[in-house]
Amino acid sequence: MSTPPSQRVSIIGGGGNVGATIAFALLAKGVSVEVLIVDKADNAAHGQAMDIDDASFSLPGTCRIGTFQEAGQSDVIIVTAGARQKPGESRSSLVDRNYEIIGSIMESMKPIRPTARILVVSNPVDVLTDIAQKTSGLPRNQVLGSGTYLDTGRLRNELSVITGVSSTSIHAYMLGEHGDNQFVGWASATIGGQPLLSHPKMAGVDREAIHERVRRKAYEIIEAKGSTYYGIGLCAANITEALLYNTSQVYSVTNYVERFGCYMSWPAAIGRGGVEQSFEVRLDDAEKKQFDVALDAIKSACAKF
Ligand code: 6V0
Repeated sequence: MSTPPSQRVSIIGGGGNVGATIAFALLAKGVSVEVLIVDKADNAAHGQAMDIDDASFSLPGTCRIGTFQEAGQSDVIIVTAGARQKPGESRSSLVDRNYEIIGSIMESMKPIRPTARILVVSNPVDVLTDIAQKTSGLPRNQVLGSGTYLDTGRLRNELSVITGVSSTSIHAYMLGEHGDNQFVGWASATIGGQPLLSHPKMAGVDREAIHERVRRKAYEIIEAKGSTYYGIGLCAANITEALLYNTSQVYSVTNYVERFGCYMSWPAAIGRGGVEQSFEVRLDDAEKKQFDVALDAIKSACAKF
């Protein structure tokens, strides 16, 4: 048996689809990490851990079942526990069911290692990240959520098809809320240093239709197969990699933005300490209005708890 890697990532809710996919993605990416699957459903957690560890024979990572106490002492704690959307249901409607789960998970893990970083994936992610920070007691920069990173990937894929440029070379973000109030940062978007909107292939493009397709994509997947997990699995694994390897990658994650006075899905650089820098994004007048709607929605949801 090989020695477990020195860095540990625990996935609370890892017995479910999203948590298990994140675990698999982390290992498949070749991250040298010990992944612990923690879930209130012991049998599911046990099965997922064994199945994922089967994939580790040719990889540097390992996977096993873990406890809440072990999770609290991990380097990175990922939270995917909780109810998921039913077909047609919005993410924000999950808040009443999921906020108590987040609070009880934080209590079960205490004492939480002071240097741990918590990555919230459960929905509605922007509000639950705020709750996780308050109930964990960790500093704000160490508690973040997956935010609109996945929506940003969906947007870049759409733009890649239109412009013929790789999605990794398109700097455009979905902003605000990982929910119905997300909006496209068109005014700040660039390709190769050129404003995206001045790209010849963007002329005459129905931008509202792109926005709507991105916003509706999760609903479409849930309608067709019940839940979404591959896209978010890789997104969360990428964020975790940035936290473990101190890569300072910029992703649109849920982070506490001082000047907004709340958590929001906004571009930030992610490194070992958690959120290391949050950026100013230039918005046009229409985007400023969409921003205000998203900010209001998150602030009023957070104020209820
Ligand atoms: P799932 O497959 O039902 O898994 C949820 C898991 O949570 C189950 O194994 C439960 O046993 C476990 N669980 C519930 N309560 C607790 C608890 N108190 N302690 C420990 N474990 C618990 O759901 P799925 O994995 O599909 O979704 C999980 C969450 O991720 C939901 O809230 C989704 O809405 C959310 N998603 C977030 C996305 C994002 O982009 N941020 C994307 C997809 C799903």
